[in-house]
Parts: sequence; structure tokens; C-alpha cells
Amino acid sequence: MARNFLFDGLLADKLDTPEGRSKLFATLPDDGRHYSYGDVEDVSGRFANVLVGLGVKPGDRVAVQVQKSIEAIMLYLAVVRAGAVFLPLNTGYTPAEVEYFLGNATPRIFVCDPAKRTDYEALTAKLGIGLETMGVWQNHDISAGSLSDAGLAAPTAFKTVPRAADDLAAILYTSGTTGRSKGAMLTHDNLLSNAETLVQFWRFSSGDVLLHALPIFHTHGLFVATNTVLSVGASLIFLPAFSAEAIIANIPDATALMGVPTFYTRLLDDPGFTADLVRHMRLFVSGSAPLLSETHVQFEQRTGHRILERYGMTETNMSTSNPYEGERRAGTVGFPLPGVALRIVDAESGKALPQGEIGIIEVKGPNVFAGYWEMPEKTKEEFRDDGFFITGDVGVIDADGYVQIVGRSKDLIISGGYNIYPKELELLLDEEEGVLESAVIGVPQADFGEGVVAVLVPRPGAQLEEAVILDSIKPKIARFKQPRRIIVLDELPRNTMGKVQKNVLREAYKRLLQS
Ligand code: MLC
Ligand code: AMP
Repeated sequence: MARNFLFDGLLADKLDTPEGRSKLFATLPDDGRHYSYGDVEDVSGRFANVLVGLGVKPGDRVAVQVQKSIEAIMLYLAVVRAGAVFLPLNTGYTPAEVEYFLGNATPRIFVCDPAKRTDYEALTAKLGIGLETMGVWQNHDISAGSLSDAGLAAPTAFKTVPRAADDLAAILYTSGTTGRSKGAMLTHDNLLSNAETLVQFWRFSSGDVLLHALPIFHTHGLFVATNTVLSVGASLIFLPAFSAEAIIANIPDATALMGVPTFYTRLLDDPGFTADLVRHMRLFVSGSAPLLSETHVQFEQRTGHRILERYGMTETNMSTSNPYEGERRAGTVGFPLPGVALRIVDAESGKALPQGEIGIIEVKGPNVFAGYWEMPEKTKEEFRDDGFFITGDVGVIDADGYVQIVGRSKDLIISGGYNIYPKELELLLDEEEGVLESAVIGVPQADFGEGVVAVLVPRPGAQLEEAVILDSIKPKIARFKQPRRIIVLDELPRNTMGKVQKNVLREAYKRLLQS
């Protein structure tokens, strides 16, 4: 029988037997519910029936901007089962930002939070996109949502649509250095192969319980954490969001935690996070942003555990990892994962560099995406002729083979694990009244690693007020991308070629966000 490469690859063996179906998939501490693997099949089947009823065909995109819930995970699986392409969007994006994604991806339907429905009615009508809503279940009650309600009423039995390894399973938008977001096309094989690799490499077993506190609209929370657990038949403790308090309350029942560095620094700031509390834990994973060596060391001193740092990207899923057994080396992201080829090349010539030299990291393997949605030129620019993807991260391989990320050739800020492309913000700030030009930089910030600072030059005679500018951009761009401070200068520092010297600005304001 023809298979759905990702869904069947992750789940078929768990759904074969009554014991497999009754195995626990998720505990929801907030409302006391549990999901078994059988529930996963049934609820994703209900949503898949609804989607097909709404006209979703294989290959169609289904865009989703909803609050974190286990049902949203079921919706992801339902989209995959319907043969369609899941397109999750950060809940922080404003309607102005979402408009671009919907226009670019032309999904068949867009699912949003019930509270945002009115924001999107005119837009989806204009674009000819169906609009549905999904609420959050709480205390056995569900806030209204057209898709959620239809799901409750739909039959569980669904004939999963066959899909091949190379078919698309998801599109995740990632901002670009030009200010325009690009949709990274991820195939069934990209996702399944990476999940299976991580299960092996990190020694996951069906007895594992992963404490899930990440958002589910990005690679880390949606694929790395969730697909890995599904693939091995383990379970989740599914939290609606991260808080040190919730982690401390639930970690006694968990065996593994995955997080961005901010999770770990915030946990270390909490005196309730002790060695005793986590003595039973098997694994702490960090990624999505650099983990300071200092955090790695403090964590070991506090708990006796060494955080396992890995490196990935929306376009590549996970590419490297520190070893499960063997030294987890602070300040490094470990070795290329099995099946992943990684090389360091010279930025100018593209030639591979010898070990020990700093250059651009390039990767190739089943983990690497199929290209950017409807941007063949952009895709071509970011791949070498021999199939290696140019990550834009700058790294070096040490004498023992550990990869170290030393910087980025792309102008990118990573704040608390979220990517912010300065160009997008600069284009917006340049439109503001009285602004002649702008430069957006990332500077050290204790909680989020990097924080956003905007440097503005006024037009002759104009007066720029920090509060006025911040207020004006508020409805246009997600909160996490908004500058924490605005600095006004008479002119920007430039080199002899006229290029803005962001390094000079970063140096000048490096202590601005350190309180
Ligand atoms: C929240 N805010 C942020 C922010 N998160 N600002 C900048 N950067 C962030 N990451 C804003 C809030 O809107 C709020 O605004 C203020 O900062 C304080 O918020 P908070 O309550 O302290 O933050 P919190 O809600 O607790 O969120 C922090 C966080 C969250 C770290 C838990 O950002 C998070 O879950 N990050 C994970 C991101 C992630 O999953 N990345 C993976 C990408 S995949 P106000 O209005 O109050 O001032 C990828 C590939 C790979 O990169 O390798 O994994
Ligand atoms: P995203 O586009 O959101 O997937 O972010 C991917 C980027 O996050 C990578 O290109 C890196 O710059 C960064 N990143 C991910 N993991 C790490 C890590 N462990 N250390 C340093 N940077 C990382």
C-alpha cells in the first residue's frame, strides 16, 4: 500500500497494535488531559477530514497562526496526512507581516486565533483564501474556533493520502538579508530523516519524556522536539510556553529538555533549579542561538549535567551535534550528524579551507531543504553546484573535529532564539517621518543573548523622538523584532567605500542594554 512518507514513517508502527495505540503521547499539565498515540491518529484524522472537506488538495498550503496547543500539533499532522503543506507562522507577527506570507504562499486556507479573525477577514477575502479559526482547549472546554468545532464533529477515520519522500511537508518562512522573507521548502524526507538521526544520536527511547516548552511554529519546537518524540514513540509534557516556574514544577516527571540558551540562563537565575531537582534527567539540549561557554560551565556546576549543544537552521534542520557519549565541548556545536557533510569554505573563492581556518559553513545531506518557495534565483545563489548549501554562518573546525561557530556573514540578530534581519527593520524605520536613514544592530543583552538597537539619522531640521518612533512601528512589526532602544546620530559611521560600519556602532553601544 502506498505510504505517506512522513506520517507513516513517524507513526505507522505505533498505530498497528492496541498496546501501541494506548501508549501515552502527551500530558497537558495545564488542563489535566492526556493524549495517547491512538488519540493522535483519531484527532489528526478528524482535522484531516475537515481540511479535505474545505477543499484542501495534495500540495496545497495550509497557513496556521494559532496559539500553542496539542491540537495545533494534530493540525500539523492532519495537513501532512491530507498530502498538503504545513505553513506555521509566529504568533507575534502582525497582520501587516502575515499579509506578505499569505500573498507569497497562496495557501488554500489560513487558520488563525479566534480573537484575530476580524483582522484577517478582508485580507483573506481579497486573496481568495479560506479563513478558519482554532482556539485553545482549557479545562475540558474549548474557546470557539471554526476548525476546532468542525474537528470535534468530524469522523476519526481518514484514509491518509500517499506522499513520497521528495514531496513537500512544510514551508517555514525565514527572513532574508534583503528584508524579504523566503519560504524554506521542507520535504517529507528532510523531516523524517532528521528525526530518525536525532533519535539515534541522542539515544531517545520510548521511555523518554520530553518537557516541551518551545513555540511550535519553528524548526526547534515543531520538528526537533516533536518529530523526534513521535518517531520513537516517547511522550511529551506539553507546556503552553516557557517559564522557569513551569519547568521546575514539571521536570521531576521528565527525562529530557530542549531549549534555546535563554531557557538555561533563566533556569540558572532561579534558586529553585537545583541538582536534586534534575538528578534523574537524561538529557538537556540547547540550540537555535549560541550558548555562552559561561552558561555551559555554570549549568554543570549547578546540576552536574553538561548541556548538549547542537546547530541547525530552518533550511537544514539539524546539521551538527555534540556527542551523547564523549566530551560535550563548551563553545562548540560538535560534529556533523551521521549522513551530513560539512565543510568550511573561503567566503570569496568558495574553496574548501584546511582544518583550523575560519570560513563559511556549508552543509549537504538529506536534512537540507528543497529550495525557497517560488524563488529559483535565490535558491540557486545559496547552493553550490555540487549541492552544498551556504549557511552564512562563519565557523572553524578544531583539531579534534568539533565545529565552532564564530560569527555570521549574514547581517542577522538572534534574540532569545528568534531571528531578526536588520534590513527588514531598516526599511520600516526609513519610512518613518523625519528619518533620513537607519542602521539596526544587535548588542549583548543578558536575557536574550542579543538585543535590537536602532540608530537613526534625522532629515535636516527634523527632531526624532524615541517614544514616537517606537509607537509608530508597533502595529507594523512583531514585538520581538522591535528595537529595545533608539539612538539618534547626526550621521552614520562609514568606510571609504561609503558602507555603514555596523561594527563601529556595535562597539559604541555594546553596553547599552546591559543593566
Ligand atoms: C519575547 N520577547 C522577545 C523575545 N521573546 N523579545 C526579543 N526576543 C525574544 N526572543 C518580548 C515579549 O514580547 C515582551 O515584550 C518582552 O520581550 C519580554 O517577554 P518575556 O515574557 O520575558 O518573554 P517570554 O514570553 O518569556 O519569551 C522568551 C522566550 C521566547 C525565550 C521563552 O522568546 C522563546 O520561546 N524563544 C524560543 C524561540 C525559538 O523557538 N527559536 C527556535 C527557532 S528554530 P514586552 O511587550 O513585554 O516588552 C532555529 C533552528 C534551530 O533557530 O537551530 O533550532
Ligand atoms: P533559523 O533561521 O531561525 O533557523 O536560525 C538559524 C540560525 O541560528 C543559524 O544559521 C545560526 O546562525 C543560528 N544557530 C542555530 N543553532 C546555533 C548554535 N548552537 N550556536 C550558534 N548559532 C546557532
